Amino acid sequence: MRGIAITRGVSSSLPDCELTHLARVPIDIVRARTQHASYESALADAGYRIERLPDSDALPDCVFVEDIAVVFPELAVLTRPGAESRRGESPAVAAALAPHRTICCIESPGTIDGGDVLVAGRQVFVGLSSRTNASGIEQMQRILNRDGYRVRPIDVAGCLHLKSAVTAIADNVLLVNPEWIDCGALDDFEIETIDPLEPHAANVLRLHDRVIFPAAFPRTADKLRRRRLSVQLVEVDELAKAEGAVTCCSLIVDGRQ
Ligand code: CIR
Repeated sequence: MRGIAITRGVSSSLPDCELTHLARVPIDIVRARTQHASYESALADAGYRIERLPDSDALPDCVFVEDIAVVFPELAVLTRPGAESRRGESPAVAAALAPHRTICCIESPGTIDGGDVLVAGRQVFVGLSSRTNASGIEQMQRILNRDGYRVRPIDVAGCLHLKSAVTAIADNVLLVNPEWIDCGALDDFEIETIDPLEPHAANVLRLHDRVIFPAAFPRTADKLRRRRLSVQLVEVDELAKAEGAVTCCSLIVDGRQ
């Protein structure tokens, strides 16, 4: 076993989710749940034990567990999500992480969504977004200082989270939508760009031997294959109507982030 993937079921109230950039459209809950189950199967195929937390009607966005915590080898940071409607998601995630990690908490007035946190070795890029503020980033730096991580704030505009615009596809390579992020801020890394016809394709879930990637973005998938990555496609378009992507539906404990 490579590690544990903490997931959470799709709430029947997902159609009432937070939305920032997309217009609200009907969401088919049965289809969303089927897609979520396939996503979990992809993680199980990659060797992860799935620990699925129960969903709640009172928490429309609870399937997007990534936003609630950031897991490091040394500790876990329990975020304080920027959207107030999402703060009730934290207790169940904290309880699931407690057996595995010491937990440090972001406190008011700080806010962070885990989707804004990109860990690349000892560098931790944190997006300053509509969800993550300067106090949250300062607290993150203080928490991570003793373990030698360098926290680097980075402006996010035009998309929900930092990881909507950039994720890692190798230790030294980032997949980027250059329309949404200033690549100059990523100077230590080689940059691969998404296909311009697929603006939402920069969000890749990188595991030890493969990447999990949305089937909706075949042009960018081809770019990843040309880099000799093993690409496991998943259909997540119903979850994408709630502005979710592939990193946001799990917290990987052990194994690669
Ligand atoms: C939200 O707006 O908070 C949710 N509807 C979507 C969160 C997606 N999270 C992520 O990509 N990390």
